[in-house]
Amino acid sequence: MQDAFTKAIVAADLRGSFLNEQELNQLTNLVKESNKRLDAVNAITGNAAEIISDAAHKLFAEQTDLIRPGGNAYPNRRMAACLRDMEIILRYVSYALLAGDASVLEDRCLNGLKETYVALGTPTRSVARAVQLMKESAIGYVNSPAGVTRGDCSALVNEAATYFDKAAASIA
Ligand code: PEB
Repeated sequence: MQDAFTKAIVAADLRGSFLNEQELNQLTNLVKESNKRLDAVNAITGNAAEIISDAAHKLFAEQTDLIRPGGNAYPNRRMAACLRDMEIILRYVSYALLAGDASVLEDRCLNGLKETYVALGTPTRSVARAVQLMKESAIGYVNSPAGVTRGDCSALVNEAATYFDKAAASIA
């Protein structure tokens, strides 16, 4: 697992050189913008239950077969596993956003996840859709000006979107 700092250090060490100007500028910017990053992580963390239930409602409204007898989210035991999986994925996305690096999400959550779903008979595209729906909901909370200093958070929203997209693409 890496974060934006360790990633830059590992890359510089592989070259046997000091951090270059571009790397230092990127990290300086990361520090300057870190309050925004924490606000964004906080927006996801503090609204995780809403993000999950909002996305789950939409998924099951779109794909009603999932919650009918024979569907992969039926009966309640499977529904609970589904909501738990969504929570796990959202949690790792929030870690990646905090670290400014996707490796924690890739190594500890996505690695082998698609194969797990195939083995379980869980429809992978439906999980990917759930992740996309969580993305939409989470971005709404990150963009919300309530309770935070107003500013341009478009770069962080875009970055958060890449983590959701990575998760969805690796499962689909
Ligand atoms: C991944 N999910 C399930 C299992 C595992 C994971 C390992 C099998 C064991 C169990 O049931 O607990 N675990 C999960 C994860 C990590 C991990 C993400 C990452 C570190 O360790 N069913 C649907 C929806 C979807 C879903 C499309 C969006 O119809 C999920 C939610 N996952 C789902 C379901 C099961 C499951 C298990 C229903 C239970 C499947 C079954 O028992 O038949």
